[in-house]
Amino acid sequence: MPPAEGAADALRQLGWSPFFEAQLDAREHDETVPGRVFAVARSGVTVRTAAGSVDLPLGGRWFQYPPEDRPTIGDWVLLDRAGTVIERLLERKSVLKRVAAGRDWEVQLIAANVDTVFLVTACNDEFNASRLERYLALAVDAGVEPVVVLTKSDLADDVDPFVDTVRALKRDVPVEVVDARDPATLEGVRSWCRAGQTVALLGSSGVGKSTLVNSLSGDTVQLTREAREDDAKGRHTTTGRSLHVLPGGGLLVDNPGMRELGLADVDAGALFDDVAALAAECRFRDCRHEAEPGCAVQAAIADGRLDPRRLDSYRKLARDDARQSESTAQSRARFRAFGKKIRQVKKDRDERKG
Ligand SMILES: Nc1nc2c(ncn2[C@@H]2O[C@H](COP(=O)(O)OP(=O)(O)OP(=O)(O)O)[C@@H](O)[C@H]2O)c(=O)[nH]1
Ligand SMILES: [Mg+2]
Ligand SMILES: [Zn+2]
Repeated sequence: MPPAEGAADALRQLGWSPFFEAQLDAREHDETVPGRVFAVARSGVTVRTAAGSVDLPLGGRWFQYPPEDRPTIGDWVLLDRAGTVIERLLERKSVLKRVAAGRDWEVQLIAANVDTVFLVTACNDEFNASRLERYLALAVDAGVEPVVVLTKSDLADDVDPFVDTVRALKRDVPVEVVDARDPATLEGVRSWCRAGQTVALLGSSGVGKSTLVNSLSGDTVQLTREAREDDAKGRHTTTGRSLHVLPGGGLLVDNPGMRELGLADVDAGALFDDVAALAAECRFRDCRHEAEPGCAVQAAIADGRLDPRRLDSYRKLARDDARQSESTAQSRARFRAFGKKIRQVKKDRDERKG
């Protein structure tokens, strides 16, 4: 096999597809090396190319861009011919993100170019319909297919109520019921992990994300919490994001458990189509569905057609959305000011030179 063909094969194994290929111009096609971001550190990234893996620093120019425009795990980048500099970040097929509740609401990227997201939750006290609803919203909004993976089925007397609750949130969502420690229960899960497919695992700490990664890998590639520490609540075993290639093909992004899931720019209507359809019937266009006359949403709650919890969740999403839009505007203003400052510094320097 000519080496070029071998390289193309190796790239496909990493998730390369015509969507990315089509973004290269003739020069880039001849002179650059595509690679996928496998790990992200504070000042650099690990990039996997057809030839192998390299650690590259992220030059200062990347930090002039908003965090959303910097390489994140799963991204495809073009390296110079020598493979030492990142020339360009390719357009993403999809990106999972959230807003992190820090000092201000900053957008945090979870993973890029993901085909499927496993929303991992356990068949025990950890299971929470409202939280799962938010995870579903995150996936739907990113245009990534969600699959709900219910772990710890071995600890539940009856898994049906969990499955039914998931289906009530989103009728057609695939649900896989597993013991994450037991590879024999993972046939269904494996069907989403075919060669070249990228799957991200999301869910609270301790639900078994890393255990799943290990069982699917057939090897201990990730640390998992010791069984006897099972009560050590609030501790995260996985602390960083990482991308893993499975022996049978498929790529998995393991993530640390999330304590809180702030949603970035989510269109609440997409997931809450039941609420949205009712809201369209309200007498007033700006109905807040509180005590307005002719409110179709309150009417549906009153006669039991709508679970009031759905309205609460819908409201919570809409609130996050408003807060997020505000902070995006603030951060744009910040970056504009920064750009202006750079131009001023350059001008001063050029004037001194001239
Ligand atoms: N009985 C049972 N235990 C499980 C199952 N899945 C995971 N566990 C156990 O649950 C504990 C936590 O699993 P981890 O894989 O470390 O959880 P995690 O989701 O990666 O947690 P973080 O990395 O903190 O986000 C470990 O002791 C696992 O052995 C399961 O399906 N059944
Ligand atoms: Mg983990
Ligand atoms: Zn209303």
